[in-house]
Amino acid sequence: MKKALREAIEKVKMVDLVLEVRDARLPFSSGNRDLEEKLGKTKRIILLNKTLYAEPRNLALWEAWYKKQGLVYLAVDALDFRSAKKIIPLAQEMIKVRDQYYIKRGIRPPPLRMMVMGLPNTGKSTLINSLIRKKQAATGNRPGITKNQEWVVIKGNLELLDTPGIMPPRIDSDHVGLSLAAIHAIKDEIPGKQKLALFLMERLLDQRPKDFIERYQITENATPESALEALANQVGALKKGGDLALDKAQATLINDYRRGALGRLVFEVPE
Ligand SMILES: Nc1nc2c(ncn2[C@@H]2O[C@H](COP(=O)(O)OP(=O)(O)OP(=O)(O)O)[C@@H](O)[C@H]2O)c(=O)[nH]1
Ligand SMILES: [Mg+2]
Repeated sequence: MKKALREAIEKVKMVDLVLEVRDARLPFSSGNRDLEEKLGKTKRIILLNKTLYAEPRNLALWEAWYKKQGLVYLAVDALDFRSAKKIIPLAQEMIKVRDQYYIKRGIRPPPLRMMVMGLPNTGKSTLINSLIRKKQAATGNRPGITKNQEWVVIKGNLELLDTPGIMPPRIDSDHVGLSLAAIHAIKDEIPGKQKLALFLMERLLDQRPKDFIERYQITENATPESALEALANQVGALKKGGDLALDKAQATLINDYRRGALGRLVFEVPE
């Protein structure tokens, strides 16, 4: 991952603009503070991706926060090419000065070159595929799919560089680590499935999204532990001797959340 960051930084000067893909559920913690410094003068658009999974009121608070910070951002859904369509005009507007430099000298401006960067599994390759309307870049529902940088050229006037996911340089707290695992930017094994399942269950019990309540049989005063036991019972997860197989319940919960079956959760709110 250090290599991924180093190689990405080497390319920053070669591009007009960086598209930094974040997860709309973790608009701050899925960013990379080290990256910010390293971009220097290279322009950046922050893409808050997977808006489908984000809680809309919380996302609106974050959008206001981004505006206040003077950051250029777009809330997008990389699977939807209409999102991709919003990105190009904004990028072109941001490099207008560069284009004018060439036009004044009677030279056709070079292609718009953009590099897509961000944490693992945030949707970088999916976004590239939406931009080129082809399934060219490999994608997958776990961190670490893209292994090498890859240039994609579109119609000669747009060049995109896909890059492998870059891990956060440090994880500030247990809460951030577990949230990163919940969105699958880091592997389950890092916090461990048990801790991750309890973390998710705690949030679900606290925020009670409708899909979660309808899907799982949750009692009024359930605790994360008791709710996981109830889930093990509900899905018939039993070991040979008849004891509850809590590991199966944990896996069910994590998978259900990640495929969107339990509704939208808030993991962080702006200051
Ligand atoms: N629902 C939804 N799923 C998305 C979106 N963007 C990406 N995904 C899914 O998220 C998973 C990861 O997408 P990738 O494009 O492989 O992510 P990446 O950032 O390139 O990941 P690495 O190459 O591992 O760093 C895939 O299963 C995608 O289908 C989105 O906007 N909405
Ligand atoms: Mg990728």
